[in-house]
Amino acid sequence: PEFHGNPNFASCLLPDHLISMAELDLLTQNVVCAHSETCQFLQENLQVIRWETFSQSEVHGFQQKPMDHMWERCVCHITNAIQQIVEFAKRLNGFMELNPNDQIVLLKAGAMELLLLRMSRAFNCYNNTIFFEGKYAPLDLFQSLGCNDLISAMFDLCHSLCAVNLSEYEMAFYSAMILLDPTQPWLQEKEKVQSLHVKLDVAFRNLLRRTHRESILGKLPQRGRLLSICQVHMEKLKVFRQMYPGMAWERFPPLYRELFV
Ligand code: CLR
Repeated sequence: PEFHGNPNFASCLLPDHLISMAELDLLTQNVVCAHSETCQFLQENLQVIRWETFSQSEVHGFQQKPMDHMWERCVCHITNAIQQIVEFAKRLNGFMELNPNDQIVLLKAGAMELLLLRMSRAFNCYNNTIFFEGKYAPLDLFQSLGCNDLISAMFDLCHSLCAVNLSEYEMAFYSAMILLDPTQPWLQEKEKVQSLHVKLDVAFRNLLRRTHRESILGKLPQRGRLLSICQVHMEKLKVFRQMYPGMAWERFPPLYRELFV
């Protein structure tokens, strides 16, 4: 009873380090702030326009656009979203202290996966539409891109994620843990990433315990499913580059080109 409420005694014993409750709280605050400051669209704002969908003739208008034009437009939006994901990474405690090589390794591997997670926030699973240029768009609006299979895999993933109904806290932790993945090959200081990952894991589990949400861990989509979508994205990009050698690729933003060469 003497020790009750003393954060130093309420710490969790781990192989190499002790994490106090105070440290867990700070970490939670950090991860959640990093997410909310970089998530572009607040959940409550998206909620307000959730039912504003493009009309049939607007959809038709998008479908008439040339393939390279639609690609350029989508790639531009994706790049802006990834810029925010880079910003998210930079705000996570410890990320900027990794060496620059490892920062790039993690972002190259994780940026698209994080975008897929964020996509589920902007998805209306009741009518299968996704937020795009101010309104909600159905799958066939993107027809002229020539990758319906990819986009429908993305929509399916959104469905699975929506079913879990992640809170912004959970989304923040899940994103941070996917990004700080110590198993990425080519990391030079694996142990540093490992130690950040362990702390996140403890903090995430602690949050889930307190909110009685441990059951979501079994419901989150398999990592392989995210990876396979990223793979297909790369393949589609390759096909597109072959169709429009030179010029279209050069008009893509440098950040996108750097991450997806
Ligand atoms: C995801 C959540 C981000 C903001 C954001 C920006 C760009 C959007 C993306 C969201 C969702 C998916 C999206 C994308 C632009 C194009 C893409 C609508 C809302 C569609 C699915 C087309 C993908 C085509 C390629 C992979 C070629 O905070």
